[in-house]
Amino acid sequence: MERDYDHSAVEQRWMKEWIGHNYWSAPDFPEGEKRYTCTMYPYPSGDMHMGHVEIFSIHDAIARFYRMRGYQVMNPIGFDSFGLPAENAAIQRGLDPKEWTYSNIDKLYSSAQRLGCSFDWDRKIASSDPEFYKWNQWFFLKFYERGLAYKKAAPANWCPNDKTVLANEQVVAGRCERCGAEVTKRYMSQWFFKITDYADRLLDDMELNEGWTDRLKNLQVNWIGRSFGAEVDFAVEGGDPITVYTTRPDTLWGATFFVMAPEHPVAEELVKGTDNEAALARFKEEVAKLSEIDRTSTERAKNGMFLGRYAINPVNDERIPIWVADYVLMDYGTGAIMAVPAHDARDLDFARRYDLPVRVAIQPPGDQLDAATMSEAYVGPGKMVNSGLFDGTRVDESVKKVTDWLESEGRGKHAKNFRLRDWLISRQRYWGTPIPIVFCDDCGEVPLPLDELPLELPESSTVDFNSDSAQGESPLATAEGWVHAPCPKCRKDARRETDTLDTFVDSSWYFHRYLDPHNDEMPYDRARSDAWMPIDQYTGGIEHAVMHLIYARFFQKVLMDMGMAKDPEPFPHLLNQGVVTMGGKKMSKSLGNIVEPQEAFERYGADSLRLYMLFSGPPEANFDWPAEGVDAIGPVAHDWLKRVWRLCEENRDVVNVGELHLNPADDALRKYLHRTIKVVTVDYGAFSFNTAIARLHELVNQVYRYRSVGGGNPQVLREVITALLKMLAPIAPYLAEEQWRRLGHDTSIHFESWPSFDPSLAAEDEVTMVVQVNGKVRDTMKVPADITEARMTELALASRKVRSHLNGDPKKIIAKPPKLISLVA
Ligand code: ANZ
Ligand code: ZN
Repeated sequence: MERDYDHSAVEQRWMKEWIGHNYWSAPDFPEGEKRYTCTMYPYPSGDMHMGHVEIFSIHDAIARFYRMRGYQVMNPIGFDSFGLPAENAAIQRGLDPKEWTYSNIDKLYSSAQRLGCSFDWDRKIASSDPEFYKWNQWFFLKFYERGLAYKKAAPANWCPNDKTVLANEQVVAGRCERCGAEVTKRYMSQWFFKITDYADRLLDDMELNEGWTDRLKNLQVNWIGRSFGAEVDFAVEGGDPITVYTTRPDTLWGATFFVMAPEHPVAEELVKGTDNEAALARFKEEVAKLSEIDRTSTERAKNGMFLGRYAINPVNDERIPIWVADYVLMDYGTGAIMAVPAHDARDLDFARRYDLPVRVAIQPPGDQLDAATMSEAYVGPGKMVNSGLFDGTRVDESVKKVTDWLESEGRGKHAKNFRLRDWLISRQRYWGTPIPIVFCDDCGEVPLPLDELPLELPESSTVDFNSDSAQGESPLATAEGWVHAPCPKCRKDARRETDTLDTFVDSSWYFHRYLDPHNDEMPYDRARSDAWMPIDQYTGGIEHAVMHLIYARFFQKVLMDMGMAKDPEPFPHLLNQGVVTMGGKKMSKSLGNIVEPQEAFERYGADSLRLYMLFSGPPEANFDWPAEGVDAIGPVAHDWLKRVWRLCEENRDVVNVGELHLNPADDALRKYLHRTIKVVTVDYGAFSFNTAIARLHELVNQVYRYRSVGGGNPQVLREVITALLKMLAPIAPYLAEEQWRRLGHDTSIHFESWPSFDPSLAAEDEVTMVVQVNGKVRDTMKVPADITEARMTELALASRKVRSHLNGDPKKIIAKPPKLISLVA
């Protein structure tokens, strides 16, 4: 046995053993308490990068910790392997998307194994396998049956470079988030999933997600964007009435003009045959260039056009001019608004720009508003004014009162609205799941029968990736032999749908498939899914806070309605890891600021890399990798592991047969050990690995100190080393395994139970520390009475509760040991 720490030999040995003997395979039905740990399955864009290393290190430490805590752990992995980069490789370099994808998958699997991830390798899935996407098609057809999948013509964001439609969230400042090309609007026939039918449930069930940060919850809540208000009918001079949606019907008396979305069909009617007809058409073209985000931005100057027509305010019969403006959207509410500049910021901007009248309808307590000079819309409390019989009504009851009255008068009604739109699932791409629909001249849109699934993609050699897709068709349309298909109803020649499914469909249910990955009769067996679901700990990037999480939550609810799932929420606990950067920028080949995991494996080993990552800060924090690159791992992580290694080597062979006589130094070290176990266990439970590692550093120092002053009780040393290795096992699994076996064990440390502490030894004088953020108490915790300022800060910043109230690092920290620490955000 080598006495020196040869990380390569150690890691190769255990990697082979773990994989060869299926160490991490989980049963279909857990015995005892379970933990389903799942990490958002990655996209195979190449070999492993530091982003993967970070999330895998965090995730794997969690899974291993749970295993040692006695849970049965399900820890699967797979690949989100459909998507754009594979297709771009085909377009730009003539590669076969399938080959490109699967060779990346192979590389990533072997790197994940090299990193020591404890995944159940028998449950591997890839969404581009026909065995997987068959079930996407199956779900599509089931959704179609339930009226949840439909095709409609709608203006779509079109990226002329990627030649596909983009979701609104993929358009940033009018440009494609991926390639930067200017996005245009295009009227196209597209498939949608009717997620809006589930909007209320998506919102109301948010409270079940107890393990989500407030920040994340808010992102979802705002995205769903439920508001309550009223629909009010406005008569139009010489035309039919138009309905508006407003959240503030109590400000009706302050409405001084009327605005429609330029695309509103009535706008065209209103100007037909007048001088404004051509001007409206031009204006519409201008507005079409803007994204929805630009249009609703509060910063941008708003543009509009008077239509030369008038509406009648139903509460006071006043004649108000009808405008169209870019800030009013066609697909929100009714596409028309009453403008109340005194109380709505966007309306006020617009009124000042076009010199339209302003009238106050709510007066605040104290200083009175002056319509002529006010520069900010007033949205606070107050009483209704200029409002006839409602004058004096307080704002906290005015909305309800006015709406009830409108309803009784037959001029309006209570209404609610969502910002959430139906999910656009069509993509004009080859490398995705074909949508199982055929268009027949006689029978129209015909779904494929279930027994014809999977409808496989044609070989990429039969597809022309560089054909001119100006008509917005998928490259699949060029696969002549594939496109023609007999109509399932009448058998006449018909054409297949050539759009493929958004890959967010795949990621909406893959976590069920893990639980029954080889099923070829159903997407998965309900009993197997029920046995492990919900996911007890989900990990992944905050960039998925909106789309993936909402879509998967929606899917889960449909699965429930289909009798295929029991839990309303699929992942009630979610951890979002930070981002790894270098020089403040995202690591990328083109910037030359990358650290290659392979190089780290070779020079320092997987354990050092994992340790380095986890020590870099709390899991949720961003980490800027230092300029020295891979060398940074040496002093911070590798040297310390060598120190641990040496400690084990030097103290293992001391054998003691006699009784346990403890001198004061032995007692002190044991006390230190038990305290460490206590604290480290709490840290692990909170995924605060960096603080746990710091504690382990201290413990190792204590042992060396003990030895240097003559301490050497073999039983004490063995107790310390045993516990140290166990506490290190989730972070540096290879070294822990090797040294564990060298202690003489013939089974793995990774199935040992977590060390327990003796409360009487671990007892410390404790006090309650209070953590304030901006003067408000956000967390309390038990801490040793002799705690240092540094440790207080560390603990405060490691608290999830505290962090959810901080935006990044605090501006100021005032620690008053041991009882109070206060942070300024
Ligand atoms: C009059 C009013 C007065 C409004 C006031 C607000 C404050 P949320 O909460 O987001 O649902 N609105 C309605 N439809 C719109 C559309 N298609 N495009 C742009 N804006 C639209 O906001 C609802 C409010 O947004 C509505 O209430 C309407 O302005 C505007 F003191 O009506 B309000
Ligand atoms: Zn037919």
